[in-house]
Amino acid sequence: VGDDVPPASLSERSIEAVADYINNKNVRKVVFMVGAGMSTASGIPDFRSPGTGLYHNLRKLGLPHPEALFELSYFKENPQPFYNITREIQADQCRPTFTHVLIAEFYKRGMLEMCFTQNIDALERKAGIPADKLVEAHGSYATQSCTICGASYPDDLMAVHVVEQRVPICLETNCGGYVKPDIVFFGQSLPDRFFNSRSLPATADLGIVIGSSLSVQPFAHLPDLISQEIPRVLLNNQIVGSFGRRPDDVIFEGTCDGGARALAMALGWHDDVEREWLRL
Ligand code: CNA
Repeated sequence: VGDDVPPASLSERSIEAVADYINNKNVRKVVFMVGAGMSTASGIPDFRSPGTGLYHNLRKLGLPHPEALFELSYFKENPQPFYNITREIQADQCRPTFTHVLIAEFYKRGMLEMCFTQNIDALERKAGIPADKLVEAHGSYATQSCTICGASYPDDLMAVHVVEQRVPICLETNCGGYVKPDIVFFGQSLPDRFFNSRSLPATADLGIVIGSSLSVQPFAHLPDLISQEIPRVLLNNQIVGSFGRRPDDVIFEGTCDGGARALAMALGWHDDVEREWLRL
């Protein structure tokens, strides 16, 4: 939209106007839709950032194409490349970012309707967002199972295999299937919880997208389900999806933490979030 089309619900298209809207319009149902860009400041590479993203650094693995690393059919034939890199994206030692803690602050203030995440690093939980306010749309590393019989596999054995970059094999008699963390690969369906929660964006009073290229469906469609007159905010270092096409879209083009700090500052919450973040 051109600047001549005025916003319907905001006084202007700015982070400060979003903060005014939150503080003055009794906002209670904020829906977050987040991705790997939110966790790069924690030291976990995303997929698509040029130079630092995982896809850029996969040439050494000899894959037919980068996405093969997360394709179920490829994994069943050749799981070793996945185990060569899985140590890097597992986040046991990583701390949540300021941005994660800002989302938790919305929860504490009774304003968080749902946080939809594509991330598999579980940093949202570490930041204090409770499970009932989270949709981990692509699963997590918390559990693992056999790709043939579905049997679960012990956590301690899994941890050893990940560190040693070895492929864990199913322990059931006569199975021999490869074991995979219960993250959603291309070719697998998303958890029921994603589909059961998909009506929430349509009734949200604010939608905030953070750190995603919005290129993986069906997740990428969620921001378009926010009602037309409801403000949508994007905190990302590039413009993605349909952002910019609605009069109430507000885009912060920069780092996720930079955007989150600007929003926290405008809301008057910055010091509370900073204190909590440093405490974690
Ligand atoms: P993506 O496609 O890699 O996109 C990331 C987006 O964030 C891009 O637009 C980047 O430009 C942007 N970005 C990166 N760093 C920053 C930053 N510091 N500040 C602002 N913007 C930044 O990742 P998506 O999440 O969109 O893609 C979906 C995949 C990635 C999901 O299936 C995830 O499971 C998967 N993934 C998750 C993790 C994790 O859990 N941390 C890590 C790597 C990949």
